[in-house]
Amino acid sequence: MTATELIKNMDLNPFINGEHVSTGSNATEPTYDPATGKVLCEVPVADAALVDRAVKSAKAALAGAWADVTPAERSRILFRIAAGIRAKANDLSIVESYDSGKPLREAKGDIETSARYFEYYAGMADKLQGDTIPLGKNFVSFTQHEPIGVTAHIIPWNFPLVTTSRGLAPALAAGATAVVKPAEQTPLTALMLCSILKEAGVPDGVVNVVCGNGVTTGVPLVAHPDIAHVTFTGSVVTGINVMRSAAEHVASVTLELGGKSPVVVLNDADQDAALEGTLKAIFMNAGQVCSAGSRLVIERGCADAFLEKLVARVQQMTPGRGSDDPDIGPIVSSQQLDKIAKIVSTSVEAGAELLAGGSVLKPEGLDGWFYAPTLLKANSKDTPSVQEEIFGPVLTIQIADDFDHACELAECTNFGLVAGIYTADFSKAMRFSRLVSAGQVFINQYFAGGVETPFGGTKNSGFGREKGLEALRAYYAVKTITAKI
Ligand code: TXE
Repeated sequence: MTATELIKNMDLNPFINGEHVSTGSNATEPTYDPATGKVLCEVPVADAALVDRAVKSAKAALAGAWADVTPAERSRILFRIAAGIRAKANDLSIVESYDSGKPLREAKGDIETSARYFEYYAGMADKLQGDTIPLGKNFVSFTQHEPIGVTAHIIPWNFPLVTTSRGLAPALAAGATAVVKPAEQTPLTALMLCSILKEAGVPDGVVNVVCGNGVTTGVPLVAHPDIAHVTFTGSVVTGINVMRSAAEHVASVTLELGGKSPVVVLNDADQDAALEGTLKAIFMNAGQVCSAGSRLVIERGCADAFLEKLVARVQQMTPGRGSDDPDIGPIVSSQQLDKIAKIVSTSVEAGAELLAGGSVLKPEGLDGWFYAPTLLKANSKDTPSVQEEIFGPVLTIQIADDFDHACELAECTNFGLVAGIYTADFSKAMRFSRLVSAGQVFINQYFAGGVETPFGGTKNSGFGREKGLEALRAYYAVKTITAKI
């Protein structure tokens, strides 16, 4: 089926207590095809009353149907969700590519990663066990892991199903229940997931999906007093608001807030591997990636030869519609396109040198939101493109005099999500890893790791960890039970 046929056959209403329910109003939010700028469909908006219904259904399921499912059966359900996602991988990939604009090969990778999250955490559902604590012969003391409660998942638009699965899978493994609010720009695959969950045997009310923008739907969800934990991925400004609102009712939060991650290339590095890594780090999903390597910090001795090759490769990249698998797809929205163009122009005004790109594009036959792959050479740490997250296909280049200077430049922003380094010198790689403020360090490969490797930030990139066993901690509470005998 084509994307249009698939979307026509979807129920776009909120998914509450195991079924799609009418919103009872005409309020809708359009979702666009970013390649053409045309509306794909109108999605009914869930208001505060519907959000309340969704949270109440998740709360009832927490103590009811979900609590009745043994951990071993939870595990089997999660495995079935993974299988269900794989069975619908083609449909999900096509819709993800149309809704977000990302190249089809990347959308296919996203869908497989989504299945992997459920598979990975399925194996943990029956292994969340506590400890016994020695207090002497007159006491018995032990801990047990209890589901944290109803969890809210606020999803961004850059990895719609991946981010949904990244939070949902550990939450369900831990026995928590969930209300998911997809990004208004890309709600479709989360809605497609609902029937997969149902077919896999997830009891009604365990997962609810409410669509709408931050104000209509996100605000009442985060503020709801029955929400015990909020998993948020998005901008720093919204993350702060989410944390403030969650604090009002003492809910915990995981904040994944993006970055300005450096890719350091030293003179002794395998230059070909570093070039491929640098290109992938910034141009995957047109740079709309929280962990994008958006700054190249390159040692002076190898800079000229490296930049010559980099410019040549970037100039060869062709933009196009995601479903045609181009080198680079469109930007998700006109607002995001404007943001990219603005930061590039203010950076050039501030003295940055444009080595490639730097303009809005209109590929033949496509009226959507495209930005040229762009290389900016910055001479000052204060250049806007050095400090601000652009979230687009723009790589800012900083030249380092030597290794120590490279470390200093890598550290020059308020973000701390990822740092990459290419070097043949293991000691330098280790020194860099210890020095740099980052939740993860990639050595000689960018985006190294998978669903198994903990992921999160320091500084303005947020806190808490997604992925890996670490992510589970957000979704259970430790209860200590002690008896005098
Ligand atoms: O983010 P928002 P936007 C960065 C990136 C991008 C910028 C703005 O730099 O250019 O953020 O993007 C929901 N209460 N990232 O405006 O506002 C919103 O509906 C509750 C980095 O899209 O943070 C959406 O579902 N929810 C990033 C989600 O929050 C609220 C991924 C993200 O929206 C809300 C995306 C509120 N008050 C953007 N306001 C990453 N870390 O990967 C909005 N939302």
